[in-house]
Amino acid sequence: MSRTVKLILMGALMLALAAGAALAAAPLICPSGGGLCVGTPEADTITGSGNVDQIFALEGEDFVDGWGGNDLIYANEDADTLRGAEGSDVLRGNSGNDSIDAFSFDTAGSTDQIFGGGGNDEILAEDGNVDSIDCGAGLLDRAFMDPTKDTVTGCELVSSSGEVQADAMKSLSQETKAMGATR
Ligand SMILES: [Ca+2]
Ligand SMILES: [Ca+2]
Ligand SMILES: [Ca+2]
Ligand SMILES: [Ca+2]
Repeated sequence: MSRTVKLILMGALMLALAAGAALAAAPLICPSGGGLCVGTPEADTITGSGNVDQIFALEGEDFVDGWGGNDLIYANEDADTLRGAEGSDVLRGNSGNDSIDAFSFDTAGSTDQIFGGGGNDEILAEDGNVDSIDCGAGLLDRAFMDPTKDTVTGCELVSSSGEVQADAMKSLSQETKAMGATR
């Protein structure tokens, strides 16, 4: 093997290791009693408790599921995937193209507050509950909502079609599966 080829291979290996390190934050399970739960600056998979969690995912492309309780989920920059699930949750995507699911596993009668922040976000909230949706900045935010119940601001594309929502749920579900974080 030539010296040049060896150098190229070594460079490729180092790049692969660096990429692996960026993706390899260990899955984080929040304390069972709820409360403060803080991720890392890398890509995290964070699972909330059945109680009230305050989850700060920090930087990185994070996946967060709040599970039960009225949770606060706060994601920083980068494209995050957030799921409020049971209870009345506050979900903040901040900058980055985020996928925010306030639909799956939601509790009947709960009220979620969703803030997409900067970037082009996809927000799912067509669940028959009264939710507040703020898509924030970005020129191509999409929200799937209940037209007679939800309050919506800053969303360029709004839909309440079950068929369209099914497509969105499928794509989000595939994304979630790809991150190894399905329930
Ligand atoms: Ca993170
Ligand atoms: Ca929780
Ligand atoms: Ca919820
Ligand atoms: Ca965003």
